[in-house]
Amino acid sequence: SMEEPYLQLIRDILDHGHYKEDRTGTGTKSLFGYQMRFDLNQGFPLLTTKKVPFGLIKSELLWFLRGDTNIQFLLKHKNHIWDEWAFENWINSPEYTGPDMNNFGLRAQQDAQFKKEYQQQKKLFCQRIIADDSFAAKYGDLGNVYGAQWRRWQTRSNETIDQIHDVIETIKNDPDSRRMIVTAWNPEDIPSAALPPCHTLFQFYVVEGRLSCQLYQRSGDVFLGVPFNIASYALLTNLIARETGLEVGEFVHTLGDAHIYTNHFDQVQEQLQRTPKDAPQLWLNPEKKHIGELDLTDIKVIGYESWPAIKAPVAV
Ligand code: DHF
Ligand code: TMP
Repeated sequence: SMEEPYLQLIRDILDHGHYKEDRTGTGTKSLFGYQMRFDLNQGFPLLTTKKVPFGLIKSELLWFLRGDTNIQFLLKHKNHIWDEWAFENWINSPEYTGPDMNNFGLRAQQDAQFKKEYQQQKKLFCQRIIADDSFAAKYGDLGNVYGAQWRRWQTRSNETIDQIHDVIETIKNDPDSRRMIVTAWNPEDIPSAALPPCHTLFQFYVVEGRLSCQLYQRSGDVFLGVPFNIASYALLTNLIARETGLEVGEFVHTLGDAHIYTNHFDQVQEQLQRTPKDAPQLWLNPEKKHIGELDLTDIKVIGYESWPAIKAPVAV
């Protein structure tokens, strides 16, 4: 099946991974250096062994492509996958006067009473981000994350570089180029980013009229983040292929530290018991050829049948 490389990654980490402490205090089992390949002509690589919310993947990718770094756009589309990292800025600011939210990620996993309080505070925060633009400008911004680096990389001479525009032009005009790279990793900005980019750098490759993409992901949360990352880059490759008049080739996913958090072990065991179903197909509105015109309703997966979702806590 199309997701076999992903299921094999889980098995390889469980069988050969090393126990390793990590920044979040959760603990992981991890492997270093791993590669998966997905032939995008075989279908769209949205996992079927658990339900993956494609709507959230779409709105996150459109958010990156807008050059947006403020979670207000995501919240307006009911996408909460980046809440924790903006909330962290808010609770550490002098303006925040609510209950102590220090180390909320770990505490919410260990203390049910605190978890309720935290969820209440985060809800208030999200409501305020949506309703109050000046509050959002101050506390909804994640810093120079993906959108900023992709669309308006800041140069020493105070100009900006639109890496997405440039790479599209190169694919069109010089498809044999070996320099078709977009990087989100900007060393100068790492200290001020809410989370240094996990999907760090990607490269395009054209042969026989087909566009392939390889991602280097420095750190992969194999149960929660990686299924999103696979679908997101598969979608991006399809969008750029259409924009440049090419067919799609492969998505090659290279991981640095590929890890399963210790509190996701039961979930991955459950997932491995399930037999994959046929991969869905991607549908893009044929009337809109340009990435900038695309709306959430112009992108769909067709024939997506999956096993039920599997809940898991996210390490903050
Ligand atoms: N931190 C960690 N530790 N792991 C991540 O995967 C991660 N991903 C980030 C930011 N920080 C991270 C951005 N992407 C979820 C998926 C992707 C994502 C963040 C969160 C997530 O929680 N997915 C749930 C469903 C969420 C929902 O339905 O709202 C899932 O079950 O896939
Ligand atoms: P780190 O910065 O200490 O590596 O922590 C980031 C965590 O988030 C790590 O578990 C990887 C995970 N992650 C993904 O897997 N995919 C993503 O797209 C993002 C943003 C994070």
